[in-house]
Amino acid sequence: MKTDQFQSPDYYQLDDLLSEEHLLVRQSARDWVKREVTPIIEDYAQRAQFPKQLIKGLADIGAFGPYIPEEYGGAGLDQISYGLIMQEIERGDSGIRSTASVQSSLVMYPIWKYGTEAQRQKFLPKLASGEMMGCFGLTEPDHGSNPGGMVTNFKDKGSYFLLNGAKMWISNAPFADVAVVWAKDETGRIHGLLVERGMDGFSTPETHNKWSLRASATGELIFDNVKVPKENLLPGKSGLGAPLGCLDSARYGIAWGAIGAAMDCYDTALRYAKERIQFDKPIGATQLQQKKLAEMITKITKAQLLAWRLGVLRDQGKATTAQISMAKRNNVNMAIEIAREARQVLGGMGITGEYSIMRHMMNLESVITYEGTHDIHLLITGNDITGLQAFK
Ligand code: TGC
Ligand code: FAD
Repeated sequence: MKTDQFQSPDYYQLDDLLSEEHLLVRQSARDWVKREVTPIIEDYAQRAQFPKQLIKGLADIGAFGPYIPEEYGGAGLDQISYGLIMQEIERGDSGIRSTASVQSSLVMYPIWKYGTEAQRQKFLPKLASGEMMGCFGLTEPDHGSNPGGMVTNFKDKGSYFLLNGAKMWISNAPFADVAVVWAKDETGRIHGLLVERGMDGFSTPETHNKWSLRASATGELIFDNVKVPKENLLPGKSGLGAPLGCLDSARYGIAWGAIGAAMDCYDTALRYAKERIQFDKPIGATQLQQKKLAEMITKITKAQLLAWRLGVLRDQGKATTAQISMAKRNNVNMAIEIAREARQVLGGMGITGEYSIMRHMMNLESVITYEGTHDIHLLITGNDITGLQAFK
């Protein structure tokens, strides 16, 4: 069992920008991660298993629907609080943060925003408490960065919709009770459908052999003539903009989450550099190692400022999709660079499971790919500043 010595860096006194509530929310998530996640996560990652026992704790710290109104079981918090919760969870492990991101922003959010009142009442309180788990099916085997090309489709059969197709790379799929599935109707328009476990023809095989996000369960969603009741269609929004709207919220959470992973790597490397003696002095007393550490804290501080400002803009309803893309892209890239540098500070010890760095580094390879790849987010920024689209 591991002792968690993490000390959170705050080089620019950013805590002064946070309210009492923000600090309390962060402390409760931080304490929970130290108590429940750190001691077990390496073992679960090594065994490639999702620690299901963490679901209740995630619900208790408000990680399932932090900004969903309390009347639906959410925590009713603001966007900065949501970000801080994601930061603390990802400080523990990106895979656990994934579970919370998917549940909150990709399952609860579309039900809250696009669902009927009956759908909200049926699903949201149970998703908030963790009694029910969800997943989000957008990506397909042949349509990843280009989800608009999806082929999963449904036909109106009078009293139900008949759903066919397949999704892949779906976080939480192997154990989800409900899947928010994006599929085309007979006219080619995209809609969201709530597909529930147990529906005939619906299966969720697990994806194995991942070197990344090993403590997160990933799977496929297969629809073989699934009869979906008509009341399971999300009526509030259709078109590609509907799933992309959910991604805005999840990508924002990732921009904060990545800071948590980076902080953990930096903090570990800093402590190690002060303690590890080579050539009769701490390696932290050498210019080369100080350069690495100084650059890490500079990058973390810039990422914190970006995330905080984006949170303020989101709370004011002013954040744009392109601003969110910039923060997701910058902060995940920052975290992966820091993980790689931090691992080097630890020398050979850096490759072992005694320290969290290599696990973070491998996890971040997924984080830099999902919710829009590093390249796609650059193209979103390019499109925004030039007005010229370079995807197609
Ligand atoms: P494009 O023509 O740009 O847009 C299509 C329609 O959507 C509208 N729109 C948005 N609406 C709301 N919110 C947004 N953020 C929106 N962005 C675009 C847009 O106005 C348009 O509307 P309309 O009415 O004109 O039709 O679409 P495109 O086909 O050119 O694609 C653009 C592109 C490439 C940026 C987009 O498709 C994209 O973001 N691709 C990346 C795919 C992606 O991020 N997939 C994520 C899958 S989910 C996942 O990875 C979960 S991981 C979970 C975890 O474990 O944490
Ligand atoms: P591709 O789209 O095939 O891209 C391959 C490469 O080509 C990338 O480098 C990309 O940047 C580049 N590329 C693509 N198009 C262009 C272009 N126009 N110009 C320049 N370069 C381009 N999806 C879900 O729906 N739900 C989930 O819960 C989910 N969870 C995931 C969990 C994990 C662990 C992983 C790895 C993925 C998950 N995804 C999920 C899927 C994820 O969103 C996709 O992997 C991602 O969007 C990229 O799609 P792709 O893998 O098909 O890569």
